[in-house]
Amino acid sequence: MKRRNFLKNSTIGTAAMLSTPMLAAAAMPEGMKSKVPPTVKSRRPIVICTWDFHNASEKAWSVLKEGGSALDAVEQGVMVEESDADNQTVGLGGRPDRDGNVTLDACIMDRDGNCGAVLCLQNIVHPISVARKVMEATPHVMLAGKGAEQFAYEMGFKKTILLTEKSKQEWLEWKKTSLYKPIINIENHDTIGMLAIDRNGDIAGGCTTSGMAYKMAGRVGDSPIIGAGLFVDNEVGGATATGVGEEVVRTVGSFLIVELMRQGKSPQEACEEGVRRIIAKNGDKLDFQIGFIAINKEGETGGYCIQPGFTYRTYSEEGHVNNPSASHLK
Ligand code: SD4
Repeated sequence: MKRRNFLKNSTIGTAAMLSTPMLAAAAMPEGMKSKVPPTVKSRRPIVICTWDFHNASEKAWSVLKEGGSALDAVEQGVMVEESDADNQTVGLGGRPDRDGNVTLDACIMDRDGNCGAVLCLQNIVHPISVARKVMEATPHVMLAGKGAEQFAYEMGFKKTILLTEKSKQEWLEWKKTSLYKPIINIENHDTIGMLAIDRNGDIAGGCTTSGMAYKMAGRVGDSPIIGAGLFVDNEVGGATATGVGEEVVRTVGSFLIVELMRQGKSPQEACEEGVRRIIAKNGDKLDFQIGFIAINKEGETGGYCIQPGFTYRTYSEEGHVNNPSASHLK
């Protein structure tokens, strides 16, 4: 661990010294800064997350309201879903891969562009917290599989069997035909991506999932991939995704959306363009769901998806709202 800390400190030391928001903003060339008009009424603190996760967004909001950081808010918010055994697409109770193993993916990103991720992690209820440890206690960004699990135990996380009786019985039923057929808005419907802005105006994001049900062993989607399932730039905003991860990875969706906001698009326009890029690569074959949500520095939000049925939650001083997302197909 000593070596890890040394590596971490020595590699990011100079960057960290330059990474306070003011210094970073001053160092940033004009063309890289957000072009959000200063007239937009600021709506922060605020939290936004995929789907109707009212308990998770409520938890994140309580952290923000007490003056907590956006990073703590997103971690503690998504943890609510990770430990909910009834949510079969995140953490404990997640649907397994086709061999019956529950494998989890998660990533987290802070206001300074630091990030951490775990891929294909087994036996740990809170992959988001392991991802945060990867970010804060190692010189790395991603840890996968057995290495990630070993690291989690070293960090004090405890081993937990994640396959619940309900998910096990469904998997055994699936095995009778072994047909891999994701069902739009049902099978894939619970990955949580969350973005928050705290009282200081700083942005952070987190994303956590058990991935596609009955996936091939070792399959990893977009959710733990920085730039695909999640991206945050404290100068501009953040974006996160849900749905068929392969399609999001192919267009580096979340990074694209943040860059579009940097160029002046609203979060809504940027999400729509993100979805259009995916559509352009797929022609008429749109038998899958993708939903993007985004937030800009002022707390403006947006969401867009391919199929009807996607919603996202926002929680700010204006209230706690489940927003139906506009969709490409009607
Ligand atoms: C994945 N994007 O592993 C995830 C699945 C998902 O809601 O979002 N489900 O591809």
